[in-house]
Amino acid sequence: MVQIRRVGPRIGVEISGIDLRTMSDDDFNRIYQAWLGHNVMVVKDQDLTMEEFLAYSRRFGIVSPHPSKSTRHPEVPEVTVMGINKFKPDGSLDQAVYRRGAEGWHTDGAYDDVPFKATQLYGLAIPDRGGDTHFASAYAAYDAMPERLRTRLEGVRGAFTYGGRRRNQALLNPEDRDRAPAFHLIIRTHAETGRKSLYFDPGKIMYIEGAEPAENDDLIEALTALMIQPEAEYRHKWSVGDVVIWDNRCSYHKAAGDYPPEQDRIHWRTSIKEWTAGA
Ligand SMILES: O=C(O)CCC(=O)C(=O)O
Ligand SMILES: [Fe+2]
Repeated sequence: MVQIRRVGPRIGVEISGIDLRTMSDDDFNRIYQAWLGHNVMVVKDQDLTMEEFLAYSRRFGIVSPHPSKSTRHPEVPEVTVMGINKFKPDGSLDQAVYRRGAEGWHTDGAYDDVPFKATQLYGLAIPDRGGDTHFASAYAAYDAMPERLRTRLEGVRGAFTYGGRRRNQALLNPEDRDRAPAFHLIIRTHAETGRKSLYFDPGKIMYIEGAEPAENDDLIEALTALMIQPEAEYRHKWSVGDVVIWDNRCSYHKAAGDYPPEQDRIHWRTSIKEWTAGA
C-alpha cells in the first residue's frame, strides 16, 4: 500500500510502500502530484540498478548530462556519481568533491538557459553521522518578500553563471568555464502549480538586470537574507535506498558537508529538464 506522509509544515513529502520499478501510472501520477505540492519527495527503501534509476528519472522529464563532465559516470553520462574520488593522489581530501553542494543554499542549473526542472539523488552509501541535505521552499521566500521588493523585481531578470561572483568553477573542465550568463525572471510562476516563487541563487547570481552597482548589491543582499524561511525548511537524513527528488523551480537546497571524510557518502544523481526544453 502506498503511503504518502508530509515531513514538514511547508515542504517535504515521504512515500513508502512502493516499488519504483513496477509502479503503475496511477501510482506515479499520485506521487507526482504529491511532489508538486511539497517541492521535495523522498521515496524510501528502493533497490535500483542504474538503468532502473534512469527509467524512473525519465518519468519526470528529459535526463540531461550535467556540465561537470569529470564527475559523470564514464559509461552513462546522464548519471553523475557523487562522492567518489574524494582523495587526491597525494592523499589529501578534495574539497570540491567532499563539499560539493555545501557551499551554500542554491538551485541547480541557474547558469543554463534552460535550468533543471528537477534533480534526483539515490543513496548508495551513507555515513553513520552527518551528510544530511537541507531543503527550503522558494514559494515561502516569495511570500516573505516585502511588497516594495516584489514591485521592484516583478518582470526583472537576474544574470546567472556557474561560478557566480566568486567564480568557483573547480569541477568544470577548462573549455566549459567563463560562459556568458543565463537570464531568468527573479519572480517566476511555476508552469505546473501556477504559484509564484523567488528564483534566486546567491552563489550563481552575477547581477540583477538594469540595477546600478550599489542597488544591485543591496538587492542581492536583501534576497539572500530572506530566501530561507525557517518554517519552510526540511532536513533530509539519508538512509541507503532513499530516492529524493527536488523541484528546482521552487526550492533551494544545500548539502551539510559535515560527515567524517573517511566514510563513504555516495549517490547517483540525475539532472532533469522539462519535456518541452529539448534534449
Ligand atoms: O549531496 C547533497 O546532499 C546535495 C548536493 C547537491 O547540491 C546536488 O546534488 O545538487
Ligand atoms: Fe545542488
